[in-house]
Amino acid sequence: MRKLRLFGVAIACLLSHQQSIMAQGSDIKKDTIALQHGAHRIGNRTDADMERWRNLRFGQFIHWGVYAIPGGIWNGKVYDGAAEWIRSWKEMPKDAYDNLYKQFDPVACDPAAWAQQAKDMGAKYMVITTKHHDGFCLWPSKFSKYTIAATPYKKDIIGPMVAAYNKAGIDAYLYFSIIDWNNPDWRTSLKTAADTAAMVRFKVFVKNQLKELLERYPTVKGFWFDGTWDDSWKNDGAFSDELEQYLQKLHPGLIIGSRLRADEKGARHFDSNNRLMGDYEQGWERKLPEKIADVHGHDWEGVMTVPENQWGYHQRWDGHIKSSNEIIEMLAKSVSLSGNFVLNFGPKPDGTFRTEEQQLMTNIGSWMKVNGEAIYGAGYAGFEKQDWGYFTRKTGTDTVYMVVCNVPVSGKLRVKLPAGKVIGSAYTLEEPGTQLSPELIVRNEYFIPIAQKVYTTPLVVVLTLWNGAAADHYEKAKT
Ligand code: FHN
Repeated sequence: MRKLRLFGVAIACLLSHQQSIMAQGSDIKKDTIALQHGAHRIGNRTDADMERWRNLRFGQFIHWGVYAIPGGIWNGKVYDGAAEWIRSWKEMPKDAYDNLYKQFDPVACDPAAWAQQAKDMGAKYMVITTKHHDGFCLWPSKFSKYTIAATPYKKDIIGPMVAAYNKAGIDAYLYFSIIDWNNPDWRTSLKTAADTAAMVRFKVFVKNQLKELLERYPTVKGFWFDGTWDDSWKNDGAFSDELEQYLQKLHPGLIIGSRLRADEKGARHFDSNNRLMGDYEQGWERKLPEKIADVHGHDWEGVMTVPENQWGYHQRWDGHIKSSNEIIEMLAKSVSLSGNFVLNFGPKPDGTFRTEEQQLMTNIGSWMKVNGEAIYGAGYAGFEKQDWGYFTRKTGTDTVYMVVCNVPVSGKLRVKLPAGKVIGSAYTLEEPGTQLSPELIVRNEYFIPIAQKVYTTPLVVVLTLWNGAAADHYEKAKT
């Protein structure tokens, strides 16, 4: 009998493990195909470096380069695309753009000030463009002439930035564009033998620059790859796979998102068996998942612009400009779905930030100072989503946060607890000394009354859950 019971427990464990793997990539194709360059791991990384990334939750993206000089306007005409893409605009003479570096002299650039304002905003990591699609390098690369060293400014930007942000307690990640319009060997597709030979040279160049960046800036925690959608790259899954492994050998623990690789069939982000490649899903750009099922148990990161689609500095911010409350809600939504959220800034050519961006950082920072504990080291709470906002849970604890973005007319927040849990205490982060009085409605459902006042920023209620069963006064309806 005992053996039978043990066998039953073993089967149950096996099944639950299988389910957890399935949950990780719940829509893995049933008829999986043999891949040499697909995902090499099922499930999230569990090492300390990845756990650190997971707990940081809130990052600052910096898009900065010579594209800040025109700032989206050339010869009086406004480019309505993303400012960092202005070189591709038919109104922008390529030669004129390619000589802008001779004017790049950000004398007001103060890495310590940049880092301090990011710290004050509550960012715990930063992603900075080392080189965008135009190929201009913000570090004095030995492998290119088109670098900061050739500008009037001359000095390395990346090194002082990484050092200043690290000193402020902020981790640094390096954005690196594979697309490089300045490199004559770059190809979007390979049509001839000459194209293939050029791409071979280009891949050596890429590997050299990435090794150079890791050697020059050894405290960086990862690469944020971009510009990997062209055929020349996505049809060479073997190389991107080998490159990822090469970089991780050079810098153990390095974090690289899903945007770098393709498998041997050209599938990107997810391989042809729908398994995530890279360490986190890196496709959430200017959009966020709606529900936990959308992230399939993967680590993921959302990156967001303040205007709809401007990463580099644009003199004219047209269209909808996100408010600090909108950004805070996006941050809370991301964390409620166990994701990271990275907000983009595009500094001006002189190295300062536009007023709207400075104000945004100040407003977000004021909120994070009071409510950051609902964000850092938090994730999906496992509760049913309610209309008033987002639940987050301090990872591994029974401390649940309610980030209230829509105050109900009733002044009462509805909470439905998992079976076996009751509310031990409830208070707000803005008035932690004042206990709230949850009212049990039925079974394990509560109303939590909040102060009837005008809320100008999201309110955070902290719930401490205890084990126990709420008194169940009511018969279930007989229907
Ligand atoms: O083309 C780039 C764009 O300029 C910007 O860098 C964004 C940031 O995620 N990535 C690409 C567009 O998806």
